[in-house]
Amino acid sequence: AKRLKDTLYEKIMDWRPRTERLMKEYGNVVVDQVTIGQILGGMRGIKSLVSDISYLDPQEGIRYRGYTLPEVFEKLPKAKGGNMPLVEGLFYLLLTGDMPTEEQAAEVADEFNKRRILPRFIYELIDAMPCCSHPMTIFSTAILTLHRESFFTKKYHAGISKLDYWDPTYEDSLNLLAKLPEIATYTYAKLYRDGKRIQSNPNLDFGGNFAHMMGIGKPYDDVSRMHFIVHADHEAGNVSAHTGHLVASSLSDVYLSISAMVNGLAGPLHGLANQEVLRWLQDLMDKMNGEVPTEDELKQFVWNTLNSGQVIPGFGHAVLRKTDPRYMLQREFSLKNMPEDPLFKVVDMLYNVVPPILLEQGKAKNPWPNVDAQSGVIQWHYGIKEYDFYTVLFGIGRSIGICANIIWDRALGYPLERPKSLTTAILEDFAAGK
Ligand code: NMX
Ligand code: MLT
Repeated sequence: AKRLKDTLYEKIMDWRPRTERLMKEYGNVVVDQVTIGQILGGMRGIKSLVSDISYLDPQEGIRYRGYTLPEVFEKLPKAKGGNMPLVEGLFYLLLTGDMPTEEQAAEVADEFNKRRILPRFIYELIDAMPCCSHPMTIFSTAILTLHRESFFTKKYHAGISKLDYWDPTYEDSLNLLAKLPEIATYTYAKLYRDGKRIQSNPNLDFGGNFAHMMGIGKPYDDVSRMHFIVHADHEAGNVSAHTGHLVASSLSDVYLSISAMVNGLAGPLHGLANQEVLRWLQDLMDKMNGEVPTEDELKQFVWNTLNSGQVIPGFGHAVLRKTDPRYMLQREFSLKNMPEDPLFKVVDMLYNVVPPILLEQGKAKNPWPNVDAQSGVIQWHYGIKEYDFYTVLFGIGRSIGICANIIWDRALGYPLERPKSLTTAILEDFAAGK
């Protein structure tokens, strides 16, 4: 069978003329207009990026390479002894656009296995981080420090052709992705288990091995696979994807770019919202002395949060205008596997209680829950109660999508990203029609 890298090379050669033709023959075709509201409003909705890895429809939610999430979960090859698909297969799909066979997913697993050993200095670095460092800081620092291993940077300095940049970027991506579970689980052991770590098992798949290193039994292997798959990509404009792309556009390698994207993910309006949901729920449970609140008590708690000028974590979205399908997938899992969990019961009540309140308040354009409203409560149920760690899990998943994006950025020769900025006075002149 053809190797993944050869398949990718063929795809790249087929794709390049499409991008070149658009640029050369249709470079002046107008796609969008930009308003002052958009410039001052976080560039919301401006069509100005391209990614073929995933596309987000406001009503339908994310599609990976044209497949909806339910289709992805149905069609990807499943892990042996589990019900969820292999993360390795997802990487194959995102990279090539082809739904992999079991053999093709196994090739990725093999590649990850060969590359998973962490250099000693990463363990030493994690050991040396000051106490109470946030796990996202450690995660990002470890990834950043691996920069000295970059194959792309070595090749660049050796004078490699632009047309070949994708190749060492592919190598760096596989090398990095293979190491993320070890970085994350070592960080967890260091912060929360007095350094007691469990060695990785090369016979297990990406998700299975992660669960094994976390020391959590079934079905946490499936939880991990599901988690990494639903978090992998959300088109190109979200903070993490955009940051990864932006940093990579200056030809910073994958390590520099993924570390930067992790820092964007660590903000409470983005990935850190999954930690915030648990923090907020714990505050509620403390107030209720551990009892499940009534609907009226819950409504009051939501209003109190809003009235004190805070957002309801896990609700709202910059693009989606419906309940996030990633939320629904995790909800279905919870209904099947942990329906009696008291915290899940509260999350489920919030699903009914929060949207009408946000609508009544009249500010949020999307009152529905997003991915972060459900992910933490599942982790909590399976014993990961240190919610500061949750965004690291998001970061592992998201790295898979961003690496695929960066490999293609290099393959298609996307240039340095450099939009133009204006001053307030210039905007005022536009406003006055000058
Ligand atoms: N709770 C309270 N207010 C909200 C919420 C919410 N969940 N969502 C939006 N609003 C407010 C928002 O703060 C803004 O207020 P103001 O005019 O005072 O600045 C107003 O509604 C309009 O915001 P939108 O245009 O609806 O949302 P925007 O695109 O600016 O932001 C989020 C999107 C996701 C940042 C926002 O919905 C939010 O803060 N949600 C809570 C945090 C969260 O769950 N983030 C995770 C998103 C998913 N992810 O993983 O990244
Ligand atoms: C994401 O997964 O990146 C979030 O839902 C945020 C976004 O898409 O804007």
